[in-house]
Amino acid sequence: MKRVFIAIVGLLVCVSGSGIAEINQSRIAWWRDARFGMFIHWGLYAIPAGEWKGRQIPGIGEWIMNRAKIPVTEYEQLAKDFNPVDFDAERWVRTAKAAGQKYMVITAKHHDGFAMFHSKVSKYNVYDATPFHRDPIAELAAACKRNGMPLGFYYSQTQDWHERDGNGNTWDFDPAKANFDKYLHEKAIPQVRELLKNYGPVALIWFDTPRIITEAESKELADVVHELQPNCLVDGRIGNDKGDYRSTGDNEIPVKVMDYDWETPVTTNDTWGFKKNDTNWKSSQTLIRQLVDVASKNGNYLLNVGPTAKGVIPEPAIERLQQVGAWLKTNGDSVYATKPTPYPYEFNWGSVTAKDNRLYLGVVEWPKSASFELYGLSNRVRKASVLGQKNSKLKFTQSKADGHDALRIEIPATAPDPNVSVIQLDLDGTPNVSQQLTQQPDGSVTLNCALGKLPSATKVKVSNRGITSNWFDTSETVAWDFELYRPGTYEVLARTAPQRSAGGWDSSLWEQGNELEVGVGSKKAASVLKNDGMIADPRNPLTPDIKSKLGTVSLQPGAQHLTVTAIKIGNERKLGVRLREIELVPATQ
Ligand code: FHN
Repeated sequence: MKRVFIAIVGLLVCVSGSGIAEINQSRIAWWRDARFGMFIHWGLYAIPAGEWKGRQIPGIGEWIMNRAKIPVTEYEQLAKDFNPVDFDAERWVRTAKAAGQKYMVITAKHHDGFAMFHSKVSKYNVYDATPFHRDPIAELAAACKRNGMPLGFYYSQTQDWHERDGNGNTWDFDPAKANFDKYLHEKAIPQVRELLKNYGPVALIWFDTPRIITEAESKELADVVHELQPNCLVDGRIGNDKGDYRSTGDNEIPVKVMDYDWETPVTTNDTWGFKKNDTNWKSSQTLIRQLVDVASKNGNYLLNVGPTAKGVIPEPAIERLQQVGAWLKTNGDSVYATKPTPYPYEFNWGSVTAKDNRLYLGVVEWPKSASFELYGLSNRVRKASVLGQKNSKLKFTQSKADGHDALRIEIPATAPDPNVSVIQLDLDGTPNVSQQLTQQPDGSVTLNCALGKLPSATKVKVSNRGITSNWFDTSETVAWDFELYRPGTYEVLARTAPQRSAGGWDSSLWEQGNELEVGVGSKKAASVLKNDGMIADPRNPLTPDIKSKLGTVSLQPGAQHLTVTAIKIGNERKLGVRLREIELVPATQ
């Protein structure tokens, strides 16, 4: 029973990002500056590549054993066919280097229990059980050493579908009879010791899906790592707040700056381990925009590749990595060793990073007008330029209208870079920015739930992505204070989140019947939510919302207080209100 409870807590921890052990500043300094790493999911699952006995198995490739409920005795046979003759560690490291990635993390053992290194603890490993008879982890460690590339190991500490005492294989073994302590002490910890003793300096161990692991066990594991290699980092998915940094959910980018060290693992297509039919590759533009956005929120971007059974990183992934690398070559200063945005909110035009006396404006929506405007910066700007363009000097003016700082920069008519154009601002000191939520130069006001105030007794939760959940009561509210500069009539829009289906974010998986009311002072707008169109975030287009028009309000300039309530809550999908943002947009007359 205790293990079941821990499993639920473990899952939540994994999804929302776990807590953190006391931060060891010197251990983590390099990682903070790195911002961008390569994740590699490689194992026996690359052979079936998503297909088992002629059947396409839905879901992520490395989960095929679980999803198709393949018995251990059958899955084991794959080892006999594992012969990745085209594996070239040097080439992988050079690919990562050229992409601008500053560390690599490879699956030393995933949930299928197969060790991709020469383990003395279990014969179920790549050296002893395959015709390949080589140790790819040793070869990769040597190549990383030659190229000055920090290397980390993924190790599935809780799930092990090969072992009756590991967690997760319910089709071969009876979970009630599993002795997790035995598995942990006779396989997981001994193998982690091997990884730390036999492959030189290990940059980090990337544990995953903590599930049933207890606090004492997570601590024991972290202690083993630090005792053998004091400089080795441990990720947050070790469980129970014992990591050196936190991990978000997979492919999840938070809505605001996190005041702790965090990393998001991201797929290049929809799978981690190679799947021959997964061609849903993210564009290099999306990858670049996500990377910049993650850096702007104080995070690291760990981008995955899933090599084939022959040991080759798929070509579409290579192409995208090259394009990200080319962008970073020019714009890397705005990513590496940066501080997060000093602004408390996101901009609909892009993302901001900072370094010393500089601000980098990563513009993804290049203005159609001849100027770019920014509010709330109280430093004197010494110079504005396009990053990477030698001698580029942009003209600008700074003013203080209606008590707020406004910077107007004259810009070229077309975006210097179709992915992200970076405007560099050299300031008279470290960035000093108003923390007030305000109207933006285009007249819009964006109010994300992660920046709103909820009553102290609320049952509503707000996710990292700024989406409400558990909102089933009409007495619940979210409220914001903001500054408005221009009088006028504003259209009130609600952005709510649908659910994800296997094919992506699906507007049919959405709660019908919710009626929201927005009050700004004495002005009100209310409507049953209609689907007025899907709307994507230009920084991260993969998580679109549904936009609903609630009506209009006429407002005068000054301090505003806006409250949103649900007058009626639909019950069709039992989702409650999944609100991300309220937006005010100047109404067109
Ligand atoms: O179950 C794993 C999955 O296979 C993959 O390794 C990802 C990477 O973050 N982690 C787990 C799911 O969150």
